[in-house]
Amino acid sequence: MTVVTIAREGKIAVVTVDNPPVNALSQAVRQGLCEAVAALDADPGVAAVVLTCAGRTFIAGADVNEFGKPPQPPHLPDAISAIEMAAKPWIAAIHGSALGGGFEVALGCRFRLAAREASVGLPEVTLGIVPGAGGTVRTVRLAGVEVAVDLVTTGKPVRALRAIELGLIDRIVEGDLRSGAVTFAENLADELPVPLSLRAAPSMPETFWENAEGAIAKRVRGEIAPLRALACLRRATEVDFASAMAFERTTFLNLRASKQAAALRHVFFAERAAPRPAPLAGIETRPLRNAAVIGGGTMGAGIAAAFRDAGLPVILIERDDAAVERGLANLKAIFDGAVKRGRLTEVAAEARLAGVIGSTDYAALADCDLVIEAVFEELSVKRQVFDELGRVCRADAVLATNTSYLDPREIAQGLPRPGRFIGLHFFSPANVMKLLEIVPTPETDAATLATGFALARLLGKVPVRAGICEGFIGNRILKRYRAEAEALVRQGVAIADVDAAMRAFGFAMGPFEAQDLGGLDIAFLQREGARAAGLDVPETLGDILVRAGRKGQKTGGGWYDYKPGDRRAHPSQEVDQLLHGHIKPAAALDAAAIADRLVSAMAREGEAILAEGVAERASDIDLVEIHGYGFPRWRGGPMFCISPGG
Ligand code: 3H9
Repeated sequence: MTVVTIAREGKIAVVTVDNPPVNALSQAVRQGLCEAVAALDADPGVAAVVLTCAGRTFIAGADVNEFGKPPQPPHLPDAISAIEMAAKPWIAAIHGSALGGGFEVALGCRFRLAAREASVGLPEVTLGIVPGAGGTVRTVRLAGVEVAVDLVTTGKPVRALRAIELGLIDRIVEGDLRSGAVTFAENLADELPVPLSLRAAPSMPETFWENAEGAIAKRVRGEIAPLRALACLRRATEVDFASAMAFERTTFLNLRASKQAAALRHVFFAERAAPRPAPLAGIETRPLRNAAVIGGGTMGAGIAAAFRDAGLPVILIERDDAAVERGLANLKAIFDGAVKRGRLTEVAAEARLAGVIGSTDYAALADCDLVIEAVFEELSVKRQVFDELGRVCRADAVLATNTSYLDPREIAQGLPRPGRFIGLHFFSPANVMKLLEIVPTPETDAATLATGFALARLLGKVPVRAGICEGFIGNRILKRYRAEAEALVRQGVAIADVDAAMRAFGFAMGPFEAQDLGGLDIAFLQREGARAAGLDVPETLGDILVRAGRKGQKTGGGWYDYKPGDRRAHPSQEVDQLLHGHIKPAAALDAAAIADRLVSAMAREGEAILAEGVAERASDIDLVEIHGYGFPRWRGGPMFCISPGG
């Protein structure tokens, strides 16, 4: 198949890249582009060239599949240089996304035109690398240092309208992009913009770079690529074009071979595989036109907000009018928070809230496509809910439980047509956290399971199928992680050392700080429940603290002490006294060894989970940890960490 073709529209040549699915810059595409430059330069009938792409997007970047292998010529910087220095001016016509190498190709063109819905960006740092074909060197020359620093070190793409404001593209083409670009090419002025490689780079004072470095280092917590990207941008302003290109390329090639890049590639492919599991290919899903949530507490309101964010009308059911009011107030607080953080306009927030109907009457659910139960974690309460749902809902409505620990099979007992029942485990705050554990029972039918995955796609979540066991995948590993952290403390390692080690590893918080924030009492009550049911649950150090009234920040202390109104954790003498007798004499362990112990424990639990078939793939476990529990993405997840490449 020819991946780069040339067509003619009078004196304008239209070069089309057609390399599904996303027109990645494989060796064949690079070769095709170089050959097109040569052919069109040699053609006296051609005045200008429009570069366009077939399919859903412009060039979405280098081919990530080639990153594990030695680079093959022609190299992308050379292909782009050929475009930039071509005798005929090239004009990029961007639809979909021009990302990474794709945007770098556009930077080599004299003009960048885009469809209104298009976006452009340099997301390389999200793959643990820096742009490798002039992205840093040309962007500072095109849009200035501040824009370039933001674009390159965050990796976040920007929409066309914003890209114009930032100076990253020249104009938006309304209507048909190809013909609009051809018309633009036909009417080029004699004087063309100077190629970016020939423009001078702006310079910035030392303090700018120092501040930027400080801010980025704080944000990235051990991830290297964003800081290396900043170094490339700085170099781009300090030396000539060719030297800056050489520095960028060396940095790119070094990072490409790094462990962090391998980890981030692993996550990239795991995330893309997750929403569409092969066994569900071709299975028709049930409709998802509206949804209902039973329970307006923190979790229920978060789920309702996630539905509203995806545009679904929502019914929120509570047991009495006061609880309905509280549920709606919880939702309002979520949208108000989004307004405060600048993520939503006031008008949009009002519209989100207006799309929610609060009710105490289950009859309101008669025409719902999907109902999620998010009530108190107690089997009898949940069963009552499903009794009602079984009575009032349409036979083909999907009925889901958001339980974290209960057995979905028991919740579904007695439900008519149990094929439509499924566990959908959201993570708090449910409108923010990306993970969705999808837990079918043996009776869940394929259409319901496929609908669970379709819902995840609609909500922009990362779905992972989990089998039934206590805590499913995520909370089961969390339990093991906490137990191992306590084992270290019993062995004499200071609580604060454990937390500091996990922060140094890349978590936002260590295991004890996180418990103090969330509250120690929830897990305690669960253990007590299990003990009351006759199970042998050994006493944890956390139990000792809760019995002494130390439930976390909300009680002024948990594993640490807290001063009123201050979230900073202070090592606690009271905790030392309470745990005295359970802890061996102080034993220092270095941070790397602590992290290794805890991550290995997580991975061992992951291996058991895989062996039992609770998770289907090791990469699914990594996604659970990254998207539900704050495992640093650039470490690839616990299973990746113990793999030969990790
Ligand atoms: C780079 O460019 C480095 C340069 O600076 C230096 C060079 C020297 N390669 O996401 P989707 C596959 S670094 C290979 O579901 P969407 C993906 O695996 C690169 N394959 O689609 C999936 O395969 P399958 C910088 C890729 O419509 C299929 O395409 N670029 C690549 O939801 C569909 O993907 C990026 O980081 C790739 N680069 O979203 C862009 N990209 O069907 C990454 C995708 O077998 N890509 N695939 O499962 C994206 O952000 C999204 O794919 C995009 C489309 C927004 C383009």
